[in-house]
Amino acid sequence: MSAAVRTITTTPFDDQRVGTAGLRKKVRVFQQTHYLENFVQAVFDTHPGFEGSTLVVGGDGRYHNDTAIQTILAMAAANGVAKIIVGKGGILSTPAASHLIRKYDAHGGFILSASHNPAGPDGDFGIKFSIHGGGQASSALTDAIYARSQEIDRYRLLDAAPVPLDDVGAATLGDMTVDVIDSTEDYADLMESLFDFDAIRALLASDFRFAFDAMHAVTGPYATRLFVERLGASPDSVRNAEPLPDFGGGHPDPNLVYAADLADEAINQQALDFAAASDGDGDRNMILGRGVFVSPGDSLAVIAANASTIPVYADGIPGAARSMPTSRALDAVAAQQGFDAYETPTGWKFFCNLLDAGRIAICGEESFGTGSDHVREKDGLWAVLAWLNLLAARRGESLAEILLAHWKTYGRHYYERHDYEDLSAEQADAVMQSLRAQLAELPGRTLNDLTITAADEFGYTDPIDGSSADGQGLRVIFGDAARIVLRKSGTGTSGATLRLYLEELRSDEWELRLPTHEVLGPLSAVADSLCQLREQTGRDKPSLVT
Ligand code: G16
Repeated sequence: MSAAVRTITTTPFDDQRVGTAGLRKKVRVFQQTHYLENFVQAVFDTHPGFEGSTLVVGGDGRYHNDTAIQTILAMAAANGVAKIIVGKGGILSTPAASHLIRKYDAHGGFILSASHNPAGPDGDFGIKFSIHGGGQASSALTDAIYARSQEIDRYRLLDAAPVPLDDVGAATLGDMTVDVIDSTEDYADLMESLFDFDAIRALLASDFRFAFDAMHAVTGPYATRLFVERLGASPDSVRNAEPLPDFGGGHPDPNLVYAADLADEAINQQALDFAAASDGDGDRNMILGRGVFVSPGDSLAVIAANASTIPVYADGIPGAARSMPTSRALDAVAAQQGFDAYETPTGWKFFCNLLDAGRIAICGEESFGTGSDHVREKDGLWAVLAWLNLLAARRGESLAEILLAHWKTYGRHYYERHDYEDLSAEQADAVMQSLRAQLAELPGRTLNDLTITAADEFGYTDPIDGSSADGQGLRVIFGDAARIVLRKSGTGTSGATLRLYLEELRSDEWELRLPTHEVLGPLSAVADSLCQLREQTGRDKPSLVT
């Protein structure tokens, strides 16, 4: 009996404009009748080419993942999609989904995730649409999807039973084929094609103490496949490996605050030579060595500086990119090594044209994201393997020694991000406005012995397609010496979050191993008074420092 396509009448929701990385809301918002359906139909109505196409669908396994996937399957079948590739159990990490879109030449994909945000009935949920090539939809496309969502009056759905997703195999839904696959194999094959697995295997077989924390999120099965099955690490080196719908009640944000136990073991107890963690959907990473934390900006710079140790970049890289708030450690490497460096707005999608055009091979962000041209998303496990590859190539040197050698060559960009969470939109705007209003008169002023050389609101023109993005954050630049950046987060699900980014370069050898907060304390005071943070927010300190 063939299933019937139903056309359901609906009315618009006014909050379906996507943020930095897809539409992120509380689970309960997504559970409203028609909410997810409206957004998905708006995508089908806006982006051409779904008829007869192949799509990839999966998510980070968080609460509501399975329900949302069944909705998308039924809608895809009703909208003429020919085939959907779904991760077993509905699970796909964000980078693995990007890889599948590329490998199977899919028209695009839906990735269900709210990244590192907590999950569960009171937690967060999200959806992002990726295009052919595996990158997130451009701002022009998401603007068009939003416009469509504001006039939507119906969506199409196939009336059919849920498709079983727990086992690998093929099923049909109306005229559509549903291929349930184990994406850990595809992903591990890709990683094996990029890195020197023999050298990493030898490193892990030595007395090298290694741990990876999957934080009960999506990377557990991928990490087990890679580190244990392909690289011979002991099974207990992959921790919290089982993806859970509530992430075990944790906050799968790999940083010193939310992965504090791992950090304590590596940094304070010095009980691990190398440790790493990844986030809810597997695109973020945190890197630790014995006694040291590698800041995301440094991680990007060190990987780029040593790119030729990665077999696929043995002949060097054409260029690398960072998002504007990310530390300028990368720029120092590019200047010395002679490759091109690009500065883009926050959001991985801004790297994609540069990657597609072959202008850059490596890119990264301060928000614990690093990646390369192998996919069009950041990739937590790629970054871990890049570091293992480097440690294997420079066997005998500890991670701390590699970092110190890097700082001696390029200087050290001390870096901190101060988040002010759950502000009202008015408070956040008032802080932005008070700094914005001073920008024109700041150049030339000397504060705390540092002279401001430029102050502006960052805007970007894409060098490949000429598209532009304005209002991407406020910058106060003290030459190469220091920088203060202020912007509003585009990923929150309640209230407004302000991010204050502080960076200061130190190059003398005695200054390379100071506590970060000690170096940045004076700059932090300058930033607080410039932005009038206390006055405008009533807060005397940030909610989170990373
Ligand atoms: C997303 C984006 C990143 C961005 C980060 C933080 O990451 O993909 O490009 O740096 O959000 O954005 P914001 O500062 O606007 O909150 P993820 O890992 O959350 O998908």
